[in-house]
Amino acid sequence: MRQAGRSLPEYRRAREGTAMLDACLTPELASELTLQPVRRHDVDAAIFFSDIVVPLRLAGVDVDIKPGVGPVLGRAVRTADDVAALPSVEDDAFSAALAPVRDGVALTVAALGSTPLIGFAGAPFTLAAYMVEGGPSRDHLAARTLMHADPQTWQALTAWTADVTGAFLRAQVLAGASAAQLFDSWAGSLSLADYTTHVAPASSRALAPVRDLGVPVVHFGTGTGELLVAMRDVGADVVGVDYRIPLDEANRRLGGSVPLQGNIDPALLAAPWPVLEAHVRDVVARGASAPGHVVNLGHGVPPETDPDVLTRVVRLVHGIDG
Ligand code: 1CP
Repeated sequence: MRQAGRSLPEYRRAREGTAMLDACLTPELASELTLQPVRRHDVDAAIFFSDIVVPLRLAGVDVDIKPGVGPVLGRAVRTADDVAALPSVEDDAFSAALAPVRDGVALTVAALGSTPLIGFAGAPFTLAAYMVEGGPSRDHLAARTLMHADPQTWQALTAWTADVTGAFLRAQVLAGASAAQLFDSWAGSLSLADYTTHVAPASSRALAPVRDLGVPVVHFGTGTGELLVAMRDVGADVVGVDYRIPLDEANRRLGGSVPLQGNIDPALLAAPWPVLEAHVRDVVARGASAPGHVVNLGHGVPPETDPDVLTRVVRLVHGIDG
């Protein structure tokens, strides 16, 4: 899960003096940072060390990741003219710019041996939300205003983010990633009607470039209890669930149609072990009602998490029968 590495002293050492996006675009370093949590915790799969805004930077958008804040744009994208001025991504230049991503994935896959690598990308809505807001926001008001105030501009923007992020995802799978995860982290701020009308078509478009590659697609968002079916229907093979609803309830809402991923509450990583252990056992038991279950956290690892607790959780899950 996002930022697993941040709780590791070896991560902080390796990253020292290197800006986040520079780390993502240095293949040897990105590969090392991907491998660290696998070595430590003996998890069953790795997630590529990168960020959802990496393809925006590679396309030529002025975006940076500010420590302690997240993605920040030099200039918000809000009008039809702003969208029309976005760099073209249909040319070979963008494909060539993805080279550090392909190289980082290839190095990582070679080093991982039989452990699979999950490639990932941000969904068009979550990316567009950062672009319209100019940075992180709680309610994504400006983005949600734009989709109604100027649906054509919104459609053009999310088509652009879909193409950028779809190419990023495809590059990772072609370089050897065994699964593709689409993060629509902030989709939970949308009504089902807005999701279906203004977001789902772009998410399908983002997944089209990996649909012919034969890898499973995981689709995750937070606060998406009302959107699970719609998120499956854009073309997901596995639906990721955050900690807000139990997995047996998510499975009921999905009619038992897809494997689930989730949903240990990150807050409980800091609780006394017996509390955390009971929670993990409950997550695994509820997940057993679904056609398949990928155990992970319901959102990112808090940076102050004790790495030994994560290792212990992995050992506990590996020891549970079934
Ligand atoms: O475990 C890993 O490190 C895997 C690599 C990874 C992934 C999968 C990173 C590294 N980012 C992501 C995805 C990502 N990035 C998402 C989707 C997943 C999720 O919801 O957790 C999102 C929303 C982002 C955007 C982002 N990047 C934020 C959130 C800001 C907000 O709006 O609240 C932040 C803090 C970042 C920076 C970032 N990305 C990754 C790391 C290790 C960091 C921290 C960098 C640092 O502090 O130096």
